[in-house]
Amino acid sequence: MRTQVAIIGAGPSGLLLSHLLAADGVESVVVETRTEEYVAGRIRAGILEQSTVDLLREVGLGDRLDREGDPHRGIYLQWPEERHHLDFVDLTGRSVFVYGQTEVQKDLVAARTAAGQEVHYGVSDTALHDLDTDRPSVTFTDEHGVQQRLEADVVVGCDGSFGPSREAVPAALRRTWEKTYPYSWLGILADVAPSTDELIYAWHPDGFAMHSMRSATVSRLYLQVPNDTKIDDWSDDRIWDALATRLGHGQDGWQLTPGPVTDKSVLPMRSFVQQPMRHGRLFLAGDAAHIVPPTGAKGLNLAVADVALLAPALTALLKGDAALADSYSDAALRRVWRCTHFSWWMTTMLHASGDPFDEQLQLAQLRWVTSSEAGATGLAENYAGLPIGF
Ligand code: RFL
Ligand code: PHB
Repeated sequence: MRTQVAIIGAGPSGLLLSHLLAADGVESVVVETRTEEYVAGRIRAGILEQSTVDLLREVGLGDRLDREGDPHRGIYLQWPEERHHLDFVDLTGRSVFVYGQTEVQKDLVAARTAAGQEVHYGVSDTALHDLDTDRPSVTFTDEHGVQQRLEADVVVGCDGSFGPSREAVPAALRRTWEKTYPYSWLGILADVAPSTDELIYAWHPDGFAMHSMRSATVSRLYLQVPNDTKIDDWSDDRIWDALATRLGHGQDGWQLTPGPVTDKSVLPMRSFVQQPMRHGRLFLAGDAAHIVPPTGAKGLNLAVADVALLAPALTALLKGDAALADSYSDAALRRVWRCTHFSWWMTTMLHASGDPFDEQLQLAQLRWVTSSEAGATGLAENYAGLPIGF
């Protein structure tokens, strides 16, 4: 097989890249280890920033998002006895959308299927070859057990945090930074109308809690839990009780309405960056190059920002102009490090560490962010998202 761009991974970064390249007349083939149904069903991100929404609209992926997505003006930040609303529209002129990653994935699959995009699901043994030549290739075993070699002009690793692409950069040429946080999130999806109009991020001495949502009838909630937490130790009642305490049920008459839990999982919290995001004819995008803890709602948005830079860079490279491809890694990493800092800052401001000194600093920071326009604007600017190309 031969194509112009071999894309490893059919998550949001891989499929959106194939979509943007096709719009520029560049051909690609995508290979993915999981099944189409598995990738579409994974419950992940819920918040799209303004520049992500603008890009999806521009490339014809905004119709259902505009019909079914829920624009939010801001978020609530709270700690015991106090809840404050931060209005991003007033502060920055930009807003965010509640539209699940599962929905973005469905829209991408529908668009790529309609366009006849070649995607090989259910592959195994993915390996990358000859990346420092101009004839790189990807080998894999296809869903029928047949060995395949996909030759390309360029290979793009969109294979998330566990894929092989990032390690295909020679160890001597890559640098990584990693931080594992001493807590995890227990996330639930529940068939109940959200008890809030916009997301609540709650600091509490027992640990962080968050109330998010997916639609008018589906709520998504999270609790900070220790890293070794076993999901079986958390009955639905225990989860709802902890959420009620940490989110302030009864405070100023606010009520948390519990409902049937349809999904429950524990998620580790990690920051990770690998640079450069390019080696020869291999480019990295999305979680393959960087991971942020979910507190800043940045992971999916960063993946979109990467491919928005990468698609025109590859199109130009294939026509003989290497300037954008040569600057891709530095340009992408500028935003990556900004979002890595923001996600770390939100995480460390809101999660209980067990240290009484940290606790006082967190409360001082929260009071400043919710009472000073300068503090609030800093958070809003980062949360609602910097322009593509920042
Ligand atoms: P993905 O989505 O992980 O897709 C990578 C794909 O590569 C495939 N793959 C391979 N394919 C072929 N050969 C191999 N050897 C392969 N190895 C792996 C995988 O099967 C997979 O399909 O990465 P991508 O496309 O870069 O997208 C990144 C986003 O998925 C991720 O950053 C977000 O989900 C992070 N995230 C959030 N981001 C936000 O912007 N806003 C949020 O509100 C938000 N909330 C979250 C989140 C992530 C979460 N979890 C579970 C990690 C909430 C949660 C709970
Ligand atoms: C979600 O709805 O899953 C979500 C929202 C905001 C975050 C993280 C996750 O910061």
